Amino acid sequence: MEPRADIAVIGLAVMGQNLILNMNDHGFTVVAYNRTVSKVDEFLANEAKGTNILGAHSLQEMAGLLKKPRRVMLMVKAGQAVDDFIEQLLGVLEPGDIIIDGGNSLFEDTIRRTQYVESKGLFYIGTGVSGGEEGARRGPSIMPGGSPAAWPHVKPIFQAIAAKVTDPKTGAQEPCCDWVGEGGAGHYVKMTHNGIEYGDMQLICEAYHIMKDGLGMTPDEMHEVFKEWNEGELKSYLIEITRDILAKKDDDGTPLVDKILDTAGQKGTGKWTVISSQELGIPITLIAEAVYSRCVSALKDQRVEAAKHFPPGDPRFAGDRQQWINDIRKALYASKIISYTQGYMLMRAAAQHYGWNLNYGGIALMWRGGCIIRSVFLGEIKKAFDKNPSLENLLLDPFFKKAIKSCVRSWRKVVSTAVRKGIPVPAFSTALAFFDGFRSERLPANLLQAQRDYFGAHTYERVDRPRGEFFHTNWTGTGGRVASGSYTV
Ligand code: NBP
Repeated sequence: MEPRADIAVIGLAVMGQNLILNMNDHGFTVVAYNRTVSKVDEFLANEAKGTNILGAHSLQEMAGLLKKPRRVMLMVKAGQAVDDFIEQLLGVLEPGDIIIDGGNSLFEDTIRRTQYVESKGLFYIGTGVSGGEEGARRGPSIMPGGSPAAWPHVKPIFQAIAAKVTDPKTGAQEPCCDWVGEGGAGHYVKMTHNGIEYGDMQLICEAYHIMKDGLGMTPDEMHEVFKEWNEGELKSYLIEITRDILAKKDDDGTPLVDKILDTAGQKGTGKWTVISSQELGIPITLIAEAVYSRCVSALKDQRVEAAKHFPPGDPRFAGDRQQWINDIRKALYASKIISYTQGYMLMRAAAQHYGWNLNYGGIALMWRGGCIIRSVFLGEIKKAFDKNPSLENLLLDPFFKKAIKSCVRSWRKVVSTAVRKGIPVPAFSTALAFFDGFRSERLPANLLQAQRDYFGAHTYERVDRPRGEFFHTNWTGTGGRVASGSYTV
Protein backbone atom coordinates (compact mmCIF):
# COMPACT_ATOMS: atom_id res chain seq x y z
CA MET A 1 0.00 0.00 0.00
CA GLU A 2 1.32 3.48 -0.80
CA PRO A 3 2.21 5.80 2.10
CA ARG A 4 -0.88 7.89 2.71
CA ALA A 5 -1.28 8.19 6.45
CA ASP A 6 -0.56 11.47 8.26
CA ILE A 7 0.31 9.99 11.63
CA ALA A 8 0.47 6.69 13.51
CA VAL A 9 -0.73 6.22 17.06
CA ILE A 10 0.60 3.32 19.10
CA GLY A 11 -1.42 2.31 22.14
CA LEU A 12 -5.10 1.49 21.88
CA ALA A 13 -6.23 2.06 25.46
CA VAL A 14 -8.62 4.85 26.37
CA MET A 15 -6.38 7.79 25.46
CA GLY A 16 -4.97 6.38 22.22
CA GLN A 17 -8.32 5.29 20.79
CA ASN A 18 -9.98 8.61 21.52
CA LEU A 19 -7.13 10.68 20.14
CA ILE A 20 -7.21 8.62 16.93
CA LEU A 21 -10.96 9.19 16.56
CA ASN A 22 -10.44 12.90 17.20
CA MET A 23 -7.69 13.08 14.55
CA ASN A 24 -9.92 11.21 12.11
CA ASP A 25 -12.75 13.71 12.74
CA HIS A 26 -10.37 16.48 11.72
CA GLY A 27 -9.55 14.88 8.40
CA PHE A 28 -6.25 13.22 9.21
CA THR A 29 -5.53 9.67 8.15
CA VAL A 30 -4.29 7.73 11.15
CA VAL A 31 -2.64 4.32 11.43
CA ALA A 32 -3.44 2.46 14.64
CA TYR A 33 -1.04 -0.03 16.22
CA ASN A 34 -0.89 -1.78 19.60
CA ARG A 35 1.50 -4.18 21.34
CA THR A 36 -1.29 -6.72 21.66
CA VAL A 37 -2.05 -6.72 17.96
CA SER A 38 -5.51 -8.28 18.28
CA LYS A 39 -6.68 -4.96 19.74
CA VAL A 40 -6.03 -3.31 16.37
CA ASP A 41 -8.63 -5.50 14.66
CA GLU A 42 -11.06 -5.08 17.57
CA PHE A 43 -10.72 -1.32 17.31
CA LEU A 44 -11.22 -1.31 13.53
CA ALA A 45 -14.27 -3.55 13.83
CA ASN A 46 -15.89 -1.47 16.58
CA GLU A 47 -15.04 2.13 17.55
CA ALA A 48 -13.23 2.87 14.26
CA LYS A 49 -15.79 1.20 12.00
CA GLY A 50 -16.80 3.40 9.06
CA THR A 51 -13.88 5.82 9.53
CA ASN A 52 -10.69 6.36 7.49
CA ILE A 53 -8.55 4.87 10.24
CA LEU A 54 -6.04 2.26 9.09
CA GLY A 55 -4.68 -0.63 11.11
CA ALA A 56 -1.16 -2.04 11.15
CA HIS A 57 -0.18 -5.48 12.43
CA SER A 58 3.54 -4.76 12.68
CA LEU A 59 5.71 -1.70 13.10
CA GLN A 60 7.14 -2.31 9.59
CA GLU A 61 3.67 -2.23 8.11
CA MET A 62 2.88 0.92 10.11
CA ALA A 63 6.05 2.68 8.89
CA GLY A 64 5.23 1.75 5.28
CA LEU A 65 1.84 3.44 5.51
CA LEU A 66 3.17 6.79 6.73
CA LYS A 67 3.96 9.88 4.66
CA LYS A 68 7.42 11.35 5.29
CA PRO A 69 8.62 12.69 7.61
CA ARG A 70 6.86 9.92 9.51
CA ARG A 71 5.03 10.97 12.66
CA VAL A 72 4.52 8.24 15.26
CA MET A 73 2.76 8.99 18.53
CA LEU A 74 3.05 6.70 21.55
CA MET A 75 0.04 6.59 23.89
CA VAL A 76 1.27 3.79 26.10
CA LYS A 77 1.94 3.32 29.77
CA ALA A 78 4.65 5.71 30.95
CA GLY A 79 8.04 4.19 31.80
CA GLN A 80 9.86 1.24 30.26
CA ALA A 81 7.18 0.71 27.58
CA VAL A 82 8.15 4.05 26.01
CA ASP A 83 11.86 3.16 25.94
CA ASP A 84 11.09 -0.26 24.48
CA PHE A 85 8.98 1.24 21.70
CA ILE A 86 11.59 3.91 20.91
CA GLU A 87 14.18 1.17 20.46
CA GLN A 88 11.89 -0.79 18.13
CA LEU A 89 10.88 2.33 16.21
CA LEU A 90 14.49 3.26 15.56
CA GLY A 91 14.67 0.00 13.62
CA VAL A 92 11.82 0.89 11.24
CA LEU A 93 12.01 4.70 10.97
CA GLU A 94 14.69 6.83 9.32
CA PRO A 95 16.48 10.13 9.98
CA GLY A 96 14.10 13.08 9.92
CA ASP A 97 11.16 11.05 11.23
CA ILE A 98 9.45 12.09 14.45
CA ILE A 99 8.66 10.04 17.55
CA ILE A 100 6.08 11.60 19.88
CA ASP A 101 5.36 10.45 23.42
CA GLY A 102 1.91 11.62 24.55
CA GLY A 103 1.87 9.72 27.86
CA ASN A 104 2.47 11.04 31.35
CA SER A 105 6.24 10.60 31.21
CA LEU A 106 8.63 12.01 33.76
CA PHE A 107 10.24 15.12 32.22
CA GLU A 108 13.73 13.85 33.01
CA ASP A 109 13.04 10.75 30.90
CA THR A 110 11.89 13.05 28.11
CA ILE A 111 15.10 15.09 28.31
CA ARG A 112 17.11 11.87 28.03
CA ARG A 113 14.95 10.43 25.22
CA THR A 114 15.06 13.66 23.20
CA GLN A 115 18.87 13.59 23.29
CA TYR A 116 18.96 9.90 22.44
CA VAL A 117 16.54 10.07 19.50
CA GLU A 118 18.21 13.22 18.16
CA SER A 119 21.57 11.41 18.36
CA LYS A 120 20.11 8.89 15.89
CA GLY A 121 19.15 11.69 13.46
CA LEU A 122 15.41 11.59 14.25
CA PHE A 123 13.30 14.12 16.17
CA TYR A 124 11.46 13.67 19.43
CA ILE A 125 8.46 15.31 21.02
CA GLY A 126 7.35 14.68 24.59
CA THR A 127 3.90 16.11 25.04
CA GLY A 128 1.48 16.45 27.89
CA VAL A 129 -2.09 15.58 26.95
CA SER A 130 -4.73 16.54 29.48
CA GLY A 131 -8.47 16.15 29.66
CA GLY A 132 -8.87 12.42 30.17
CA GLU A 133 -11.09 10.36 27.90
CA GLU A 134 -13.52 13.15 27.03
CA GLY A 135 -10.69 15.59 26.32
CA ALA A 136 -8.87 13.14 24.08
CA ARG A 137 -12.06 12.58 22.09
CA ARG A 138 -13.41 16.14 21.87
CA GLY A 139 -10.37 18.36 22.37
CA PRO A 140 -7.60 18.01 24.94
CA SER A 141 -5.10 20.53 26.17
CA ILE A 142 -1.80 19.58 24.52
CA MET A 143 1.60 20.73 25.83
CA PRO A 144 4.40 19.70 23.44
CA GLY A 145 8.14 20.04 23.96
CA GLY A 146 11.24 18.31 22.62
CA SER A 147 13.01 18.86 19.28
CA PRO A 148 11.97 22.32 17.98
CA ALA A 149 12.54 21.18 14.36
CA ALA A 150 9.72 18.66 14.72
CA TRP A 151 7.10 21.17 15.81
CA PRO A 152 6.11 22.56 12.36
CA HIS A 153 5.35 18.99 11.24
CA VAL A 154 3.19 18.20 14.24
CA LYS A 155 1.58 21.59 14.81
CA PRO A 156 -1.26 21.33 12.23
CA ILE A 157 -2.47 18.03 13.68
CA PHE A 158 -2.13 18.97 17.34
CA GLN A 159 -3.70 22.39 16.98
CA ALA A 160 -6.59 20.95 14.97
CA ILE A 161 -7.49 18.33 17.57
CA ALA A 162 -6.86 20.50 20.66
CA ALA A 163 -9.60 22.21 22.67
CA LYS A 164 -10.38 25.77 21.55
CA VAL A 165 -11.10 28.86 23.60
CA THR A 166 -12.37 32.21 22.42
CA ASP A 167 -9.91 35.08 22.62
CA PRO A 168 -11.84 37.77 24.53
CA LYS A 169 -10.16 40.56 22.53
CA THR A 170 -10.41 39.25 18.96
CA GLY A 171 -13.19 36.67 19.32
CA ALA A 172 -10.93 34.22 17.46
CA GLN A 173 -10.83 30.54 18.39
CA GLU A 174 -7.44 29.82 19.94
CA PRO A 175 -6.18 26.22 20.25
CA CYS A 176 -5.16 25.05 23.72
CA CYS A 177 -1.87 23.85 22.29
CA ASP A 178 1.34 25.62 21.47
CA TRP A 179 5.03 24.88 21.53
CA VAL A 180 6.23 24.82 25.13
CA GLY A 181 9.99 24.45 24.78
CA GLU A 182 12.95 22.19 24.27
CA GLY A 183 13.70 18.79 25.80
CA GLY A 184 11.39 17.94 28.68
CA ALA A 185 9.60 21.32 28.83
CA GLY A 186 6.25 19.95 27.62
CA HIS A 187 6.17 17.16 30.15
CA TYR A 188 7.36 19.52 32.87
CA VAL A 189 4.46 21.86 32.21
CA LYS A 190 2.06 18.91 32.15
CA MET A 191 3.50 17.69 35.46
CA THR A 192 3.00 21.14 36.98
CA HIS A 193 -0.55 21.15 35.61
CA ASN A 194 -1.20 17.89 37.43
CA GLY A 195 0.34 19.27 40.63
CA ILE A 196 -1.93 22.30 40.42
CA GLU A 197 -4.83 19.94 39.78
CA TYR A 198 -4.00 18.17 43.07
CA GLY A 199 -4.06 21.58 44.78
CA ASP A 200 -7.36 22.70 43.25
CA MET A 201 -9.03 19.44 44.22
CA GLN A 202 -7.76 19.62 47.80
CA LEU A 203 -8.97 23.23 48.16
CA ILE A 204 -12.44 22.26 46.99
CA CYS A 205 -12.44 19.32 49.42
CA GLU A 206 -11.52 21.60 52.31
CA ALA A 207 -14.34 24.01 51.43
CA TYR A 208 -16.69 21.01 51.33
CA HIS A 209 -15.38 19.75 54.67
CA ILE A 210 -16.01 23.09 56.40
CA MET A 211 -19.50 23.38 54.90
CA LYS A 212 -20.30 19.80 55.85
CA ASP A 213 -18.94 19.72 59.42
CA GLY A 214 -18.66 23.40 60.32
CA LEU A 215 -21.96 24.55 58.85
CA GLY A 216 -23.80 21.22 58.95
CA MET A 217 -24.85 21.45 55.31
CA THR A 218 -26.29 18.58 53.28
CA PRO A 219 -24.91 17.56 49.86
CA ASP A 220 -28.00 19.10 48.23
CA GLU A 221 -27.37 22.40 49.99
CA MET A 222 -23.70 22.32 49.00
CA HIS A 223 -24.72 21.49 45.44
CA GLU A 224 -26.52 24.84 45.38
CA VAL A 225 -23.45 26.64 46.71
CA PHE A 226 -21.13 25.12 44.10
CA LYS A 227 -23.71 25.94 41.43
CA GLU A 228 -23.55 29.58 42.46
CA TRP A 229 -19.76 29.54 42.72
CA ASN A 230 -19.58 28.17 39.20
CA GLU A 231 -21.14 31.37 37.95
CA GLY A 232 -18.46 33.65 39.39
CA GLU A 233 -14.69 33.97 39.60
CA LEU A 234 -14.33 30.30 40.60
CA LYS A 235 -16.04 29.03 37.44
CA SER A 236 -14.10 25.94 36.43
CA TYR A 237 -14.39 22.33 35.41
CA LEU A 238 -13.54 21.07 38.91
CA ILE A 239 -16.18 23.29 40.61
CA GLU A 240 -18.67 22.16 37.95
CA ILE A 241 -18.08 18.45 38.52
CA THR A 242 -18.17 18.96 42.30
CA ARG A 243 -21.58 20.61 41.89
CA ASP A 244 -22.80 17.59 39.94
CA ILE A 245 -21.20 15.02 42.25
CA LEU A 246 -22.99 16.55 45.24
CA ALA A 247 -26.36 16.19 43.51
CA LYS A 248 -25.81 12.56 42.52
CA LYS A 249 -27.96 10.01 44.37
CA ASP A 250 -27.24 6.37 45.01
CA ASP A 251 -29.81 3.72 44.02
CA ASP A 252 -31.57 4.17 47.37
CA GLY A 253 -32.00 7.90 46.76
CA THR A 254 -29.39 9.04 49.30
CA PRO A 255 -26.35 11.13 48.28
CA LEU A 256 -23.72 8.93 46.63
CA VAL A 257 -20.85 11.09 47.90
CA ASP A 258 -21.62 10.06 51.49
CA LYS A 259 -21.14 6.40 50.57
CA ILE A 260 -17.68 6.80 49.05
CA LEU A 261 -14.76 5.64 51.20
CA ASP A 262 -12.57 8.57 52.27
CA THR A 263 -9.17 7.30 51.12
CA ALA A 264 -7.56 8.88 48.07
CA GLY A 265 -4.98 7.46 45.72
CA GLN A 266 -2.30 9.17 43.68
CA LYS A 267 -0.56 8.21 40.49
CA GLY A 268 2.69 10.11 40.91
CA THR A 269 2.64 13.38 38.98
CA GLY A 270 1.77 15.35 42.14
CA LYS A 271 4.66 13.67 43.90
CA TRP A 272 7.01 14.41 40.98
CA THR A 273 6.03 18.09 41.12
CA VAL A 274 6.91 18.24 44.80
CA ILE A 275 10.20 16.39 44.28
CA SER A 276 11.17 18.81 41.52
CA SER A 277 10.24 21.78 43.73
CA GLN A 278 12.51 20.45 46.45
CA GLU A 279 15.36 20.08 44.00
CA LEU A 280 14.87 23.60 42.67
CA GLY A 281 14.25 25.12 46.12
CA ILE A 282 10.82 26.51 45.27
CA PRO A 283 8.11 26.49 47.96
CA ILE A 284 5.07 24.92 46.34
CA THR A 285 3.63 24.33 49.78
CA LEU A 286 0.04 24.01 48.67
CA ILE A 287 0.64 21.23 46.17
CA ALA A 288 2.83 19.46 48.75
CA GLU A 289 0.02 19.63 51.30
CA ALA A 290 -2.40 18.33 48.69
CA VAL A 291 -0.18 15.30 48.08
CA TYR A 292 0.30 14.71 51.82
CA SER A 293 -3.44 15.09 52.44
CA ARG A 294 -4.00 12.14 50.13
CA CYS A 295 -1.37 10.24 52.12
CA VAL A 296 -3.17 11.06 55.40
CA SER A 297 -6.48 9.98 53.87
CA ALA A 298 -4.92 6.64 52.94
CA LEU A 299 -4.21 5.89 56.63
CA LYS A 300 -7.85 4.97 57.16
CA ASP A 301 -7.41 2.22 59.77
CA GLN A 302 -4.98 4.28 61.81
CA ARG A 303 -7.30 7.29 61.61
CA VAL A 304 -10.26 5.24 62.80
CA GLU A 305 -8.18 4.11 65.78
CA ALA A 306 -6.83 7.59 66.54
CA ALA A 307 -10.35 9.04 66.43
CA LYS A 308 -11.22 6.88 69.45
CA HIS A 309 -8.35 8.41 71.43
CA PHE A 310 -8.87 12.01 70.34
CA PRO A 311 -12.61 12.41 69.84
CA PRO A 312 -13.65 15.60 68.06
CA GLY A 313 -15.28 18.50 69.88
CA ASP A 314 -18.21 20.40 68.43
CA PRO A 315 -17.08 21.44 64.93
CA ARG A 316 -19.97 23.85 64.36
CA PHE A 317 -19.13 27.39 63.27
CA ALA A 318 -21.21 30.02 65.08
CA GLY A 319 -22.77 32.87 63.11
CA ASP A 320 -24.57 33.54 59.88
CA ARG A 321 -24.34 30.65 57.41
CA GLN A 322 -24.50 32.77 54.28
CA GLN A 323 -21.73 34.99 55.60
CA TRP A 324 -19.60 31.91 56.24
CA ILE A 325 -20.25 30.61 52.73
CA ASN A 326 -18.99 33.92 51.34
CA ASP A 327 -15.94 33.74 53.60
CA ILE A 328 -15.18 30.17 52.49
CA ARG A 329 -15.47 31.20 48.83
CA LYS A 330 -12.97 33.99 49.42
CA ALA A 331 -10.61 31.70 51.34
CA LEU A 332 -10.76 29.24 48.46
CA TYR A 333 -10.15 31.93 45.88
CA ALA A 334 -7.19 33.44 47.74
CA SER A 335 -5.65 30.01 48.32
CA LYS A 336 -6.08 29.21 44.64
CA ILE A 337 -4.22 32.38 43.71
CA ILE A 338 -1.38 31.26 45.98
CA SER A 339 -1.33 27.80 44.43
CA TYR A 340 -1.01 29.16 40.90
CA THR A 341 1.54 31.72 42.07
CA GLN A 342 3.63 28.87 43.45
CA GLY A 343 3.13 26.75 40.32
CA TYR A 344 4.33 29.60 38.13
CA MET A 345 7.29 30.21 40.45
CA LEU A 346 8.21 26.57 39.97
CA MET A 347 7.98 26.72 36.17
CA ARG A 348 10.06 29.90 36.14
CA ALA A 349 12.79 28.22 38.23
CA ALA A 350 12.69 25.09 36.07
CA ALA A 351 12.96 27.16 32.89
CA GLN A 352 16.04 28.85 34.27
CA HIS A 353 17.58 25.59 35.46
CA TYR A 354 16.93 23.57 32.30
CA GLY A 355 17.38 26.41 29.82
CA TRP A 356 13.80 26.56 28.54
CA ASN A 357 12.23 29.70 27.17
CA LEU A 358 8.71 29.23 28.54
CA ASN A 359 5.83 31.39 27.40
CA TYR A 360 3.85 31.80 30.62
CA GLY A 361 0.81 33.48 29.06
CA GLY A 362 0.77 30.73 26.41
CA ILE A 363 0.76 28.11 29.15
CA ALA A 364 -2.24 29.77 30.81
CA LEU A 365 -3.99 29.68 27.43
CA MET A 366 -3.15 25.98 26.97
CA TRP A 367 -4.70 25.28 30.38
CA ARG A 368 -7.67 27.56 29.73
CA GLY A 369 -9.61 24.81 27.94
CA GLY A 370 -9.59 21.05 27.47
CA CYS A 371 -7.75 20.12 30.64
CA ILE A 372 -8.85 19.29 34.17
CA ILE A 373 -7.87 22.66 35.67
CA ARG A 374 -9.62 24.70 32.96
CA SER A 375 -11.22 27.79 34.43
CA VAL A 376 -12.01 31.45 33.87
CA PHE A 377 -9.28 32.12 36.41
CA LEU A 378 -6.66 31.04 33.85
CA GLY A 379 -8.02 33.73 31.56
CA GLU A 380 -6.96 36.26 34.20
CA ILE A 381 -3.50 34.71 34.38
CA LYS A 382 -3.22 34.94 30.60
CA LYS A 383 -4.20 38.62 30.78
CA ALA A 384 -1.60 39.25 33.50
CA PHE A 385 1.19 37.81 31.34
CA ASP A 386 -0.13 39.54 28.20
CA LYS A 387 0.13 42.84 30.06
CA ASN A 388 3.57 42.04 31.42
CA PRO A 389 5.32 39.04 29.78
CA SER A 390 8.21 39.29 32.24
CA LEU A 391 5.92 39.35 35.31
CA GLU A 392 8.09 37.89 38.05
CA ASN A 393 5.35 36.84 40.42
CA LEU A 394 1.62 36.52 39.89
CA LEU A 395 0.84 38.01 43.31
CA LEU A 396 2.34 41.29 42.15
CA ASP A 397 0.01 41.60 39.16
CA PRO A 398 -2.52 44.37 39.93
CA PHE A 399 -5.56 42.12 39.36
CA PHE A 400 -4.35 39.38 41.69
CA LYS A 401 -3.01 41.84 44.25
CA LYS A 402 -6.43 43.43 44.50
CA ALA A 403 -8.14 40.03 44.57
CA ILE A 404 -6.00 38.78 47.45
CA LYS A 405 -6.50 41.99 49.41
CA SER A 406 -10.27 41.67 49.07
CA CYS A 407 -10.15 38.09 50.42
CA VAL A 408 -7.61 38.25 53.19
CA ARG A 409 -9.98 39.01 56.10
CA SER A 410 -12.29 36.13 55.22
CA TRP A 411 -9.33 33.85 54.59
CA ARG A 412 -7.89 34.47 58.08
CA LYS A 413 -11.33 34.07 59.64
CA VAL A 414 -11.97 30.73 57.93
CA VAL A 415 -8.52 29.29 58.66
CA SER A 416 -8.46 30.39 62.31
CA THR A 417 -11.98 29.15 62.97
CA ALA A 418 -11.32 25.81 61.29
CA VAL A 419 -8.16 25.42 63.38
CA ARG A 420 -10.06 26.24 66.59
CA LYS A 421 -12.82 23.79 65.66
CA GLY A 422 -10.44 21.01 64.69
CA ILE A 423 -11.39 20.80 61.00
CA PRO A 424 -8.20 20.11 59.02
CA VAL A 425 -7.53 22.73 56.35
CA PRO A 426 -3.92 22.04 55.34
CA ALA A 427 -4.11 23.68 51.92
CA PHE A 428 -6.04 26.79 53.04
CA SER A 429 -3.67 27.30 55.95
CA THR A 430 -0.40 26.60 54.15
CA ALA A 431 -1.46 29.08 51.47
CA LEU A 432 -2.04 31.70 54.15
CA ALA A 433 1.27 30.89 55.85
CA PHE A 434 3.07 31.22 52.53
CA PHE A 435 1.36 34.54 51.88
CA ASP A 436 2.39 35.86 55.29
CA GLY A 437 5.95 34.60 54.83
CA PHE A 438 6.25 35.94 51.30
CA ARG A 439 5.05 39.40 52.28
CA SER A 440 7.40 39.57 55.30
CA GLU A 441 10.36 41.82 54.80
CA ARG A 442 12.08 40.18 57.72
CA LEU A 443 11.71 36.51 58.71
CA PRO A 444 13.28 34.67 61.66
CA ALA A 445 15.91 33.10 59.40
CA ASN A 446 18.49 35.36 61.07
CA LEU A 447 18.17 33.15 64.14
CA LEU A 448 18.29 30.05 61.97
CA GLN A 449 21.52 31.19 60.37
CA ALA A 450 22.95 31.83 63.80
CA GLN A 451 22.01 28.27 64.84
CA ARG A 452 23.64 26.85 61.73
CA ASP A 453 26.76 28.83 62.32
CA TYR A 454 26.75 27.85 66.00
CA PHE A 455 26.75 24.08 65.47
CA GLY A 456 28.27 23.76 62.02
CA ALA A 457 30.25 26.92 61.32
CA HIS A 458 28.06 27.52 58.25
CA THR A 459 28.63 31.30 58.33
CA TYR A 460 26.06 34.05 57.86
CA GLU A 461 25.64 37.35 56.04
CA ARG A 462 24.99 40.57 57.98
CA VAL A 463 22.31 43.20 57.53
CA ASP A 464 24.95 45.93 57.94
CA ARG A 465 27.33 44.54 55.31
CA PRO A 466 26.96 43.94 51.52
CA ARG A 467 25.45 40.62 50.35
CA GLY A 468 28.04 37.97 49.55
CA GLU A 469 30.28 38.68 52.55
CA PHE A 470 30.23 35.77 54.99
CA PHE A 471 30.99 35.82 58.70
CA HIS A 472 31.61 33.17 61.29
CA THR A 473 31.39 33.67 65.04
CA ASN A 474 33.09 31.55 67.66
CA TRP A 475 29.83 31.29 69.65
CA THR A 476 31.14 29.28 72.61
CA GLY A 477 34.67 30.52 72.79
CA THR A 478 35.86 26.94 72.32
CA GLY A 479 35.38 26.59 68.53
CA GLY A 480 38.08 27.16 65.95
CA ARG A 481 38.46 29.88 63.32
CA VAL A 482 37.67 27.61 60.35
CA ALA A 483 34.22 27.84 58.69
CA SER A 484 32.48 24.94 56.95
CA GLY A 485 32.95 24.87 53.21
CA SER A 486 31.11 21.74 52.24
CA TYR A 487 28.93 20.39 55.06
CA THR A 488 25.46 21.84 54.62
CA VAL A 489 22.40 21.27 56.78
P1 NBP B 1 -2.52 2.88 29.84
O1 NBP B 1 -1.65 3.80 30.62
O2 NBP B 1 -3.43 1.97 30.56
O3 NBP B 1 -1.60 2.03 28.86
C1 NBP B 1 -2.16 1.07 27.99
C2 NBP B 1 -1.33 0.92 26.76
O4 NBP B 1 0.05 0.71 27.09
C3 NBP B 1 -1.77 -0.28 25.95
O5 NBP B 1 -1.63 0.05 24.60
C4 NBP B 1 -0.78 -1.35 26.38
O6 NBP B 1 -0.60 -2.35 25.42
C5 NBP B 1 0.47 -0.52 26.47
N1 NBP B 1 1.53 -1.15 27.26
C6 NBP B 1 1.59 -1.49 28.56
BR1 NBP B 1 0.21 -1.27 29.75
N2 NBP B 1 2.74 -2.03 28.93
C7 NBP B 1 3.47 -2.07 27.81
C8 NBP B 1 4.76 -2.52 27.54
N3 NBP B 1 5.55 -3.01 28.49
N4 NBP B 1 5.20 -2.41 26.27
C9 NBP B 1 4.43 -1.89 25.31
N5 NBP B 1 3.17 -1.43 25.51
C10 NBP B 1 2.70 -1.52 26.76
O7 NBP B 1 -3.39 3.72 28.77
P2 NBP B 1 -4.13 5.11 28.84
O8 NBP B 1 -4.91 5.28 30.09
O9 NBP B 1 -4.78 5.28 27.53
O10 NBP B 1 -2.91 6.16 28.93
C11 NBP B 1 -1.91 6.27 27.94
C12 NBP B 1 -0.90 7.29 28.40
O11 NBP B 1 -1.56 8.56 28.55
C13 NBP B 1 -0.30 6.98 29.77
O12 NBP B 1 1.02 7.43 29.82
C14 NBP B 1 -1.14 7.80 30.72
O13 NBP B 1 -0.46 8.12 31.91
C15 NBP B 1 -1.42 9.04 29.88
N6 NBP B 1 -2.65 9.76 30.23
C16 NBP B 1 -3.77 9.10 30.60
C17 NBP B 1 -4.92 9.82 30.91
C18 NBP B 1 -6.18 9.10 31.31
O14 NBP B 1 -7.13 9.80 31.70
N7 NBP B 1 -6.25 7.78 31.21
C19 NBP B 1 -4.90 11.20 30.81
C20 NBP B 1 -3.75 11.85 30.39
C21 NBP B 1 -2.62 11.12 30.09
P3 NBP B 1 -1.41 -3.75 25.54
O15 NBP B 1 -2.78 -3.46 25.04
O16 NBP B 1 -0.63 -4.65 24.71
O17 NBP B 1 -1.42 -4.12 27.01
